[in-house]
Amino acid sequence: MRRVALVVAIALAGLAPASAAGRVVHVYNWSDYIDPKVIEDFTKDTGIRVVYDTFDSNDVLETKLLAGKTGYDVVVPSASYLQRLVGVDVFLKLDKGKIPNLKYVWPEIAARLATYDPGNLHAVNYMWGTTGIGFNVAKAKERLGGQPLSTWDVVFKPELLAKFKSCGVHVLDAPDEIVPAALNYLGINPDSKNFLAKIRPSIQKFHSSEYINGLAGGDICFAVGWSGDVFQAKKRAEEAAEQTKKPVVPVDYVLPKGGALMWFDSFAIPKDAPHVEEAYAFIDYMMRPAIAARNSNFISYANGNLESQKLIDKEILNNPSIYPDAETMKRLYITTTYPPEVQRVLTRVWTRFKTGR
Ligand code: N2P
Repeated sequence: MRRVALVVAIALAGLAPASAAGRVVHVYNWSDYIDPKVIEDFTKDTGIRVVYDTFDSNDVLETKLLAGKTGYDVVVPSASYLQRLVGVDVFLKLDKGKIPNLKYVWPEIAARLATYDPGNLHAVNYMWGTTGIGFNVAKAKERLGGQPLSTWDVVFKPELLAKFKSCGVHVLDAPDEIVPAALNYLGINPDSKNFLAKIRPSIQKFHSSEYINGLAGGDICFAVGWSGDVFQAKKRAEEAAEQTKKPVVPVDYVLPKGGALMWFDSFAIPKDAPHVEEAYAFIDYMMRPAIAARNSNFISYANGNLESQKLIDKEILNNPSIYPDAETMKRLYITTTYPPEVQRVLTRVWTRFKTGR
């Protein structure tokens, strides 16, 4: 009897701390997309360790999820990919009772996300933003001779983009974003076959995260990139100038007048996630208004949490390129998922564009 009790006591003593120490969540998020201190605080507050991996491409995320058994508990696809992946049953239907902080969601953003995930059954919006142009203000002035950089002409008119070639041009490696930007620019132009090929010679690199440091350090002067990333580049350039006492590399972001893509990146839990309870704990923690605000303040993206807005820095909340006003909103468009046969064409067009053939 005593022995049994002892065994139970040992088992309990061993189990409680071991399971607390052993709790873990595997998160796969975009690069430069969280305040790193928030991850530490999550572990301090919940005892759950975080294994945090990053990606900078929806296509990479999608390939892994379709192969299955990623080991990830929380992933953050953009909405058009979420839509396709929900269609092939990759994600768990969320038990909303396990995410009490859902009461803070921004209803307008949730409604927009419902276009892709009807009823918001599988995803909770984390951040959202736009795809525009990051640029070095001084170099743009030199090269455009005072002409404002405010439309997509500067990307899609080969002679204009060529002016930036000598100081470095990056473009997101994201066919699902760049091809629609080109089509939006063209309207429906039947003669669009060689359209992208003409700007190819000015592009040094297709990459979806290096441009942050590239712009901040002055190694490149132009990037078709994501809003918050460009603002992070601006912040890094200012911090570097302060530390080195050198002149600041002037970085800015423009949402071109002709319209720009608006996307939504949202938390979802793969069906085969090994640590589902921890995934809920992570998502719920990210939905605390104070945490959502810290992340937005750090990464310069708008989040899907209405209550957090009280705690967001004014220069972020009042920046229409981050939190668009009604006027800016009119210029934004969305894309929805492509059927596989269209996706295949897109991939082919993109490969041809990148390789210049
Ligand atoms: C990550 C930025 C945003 C993701 N650095 C675009 N969907």
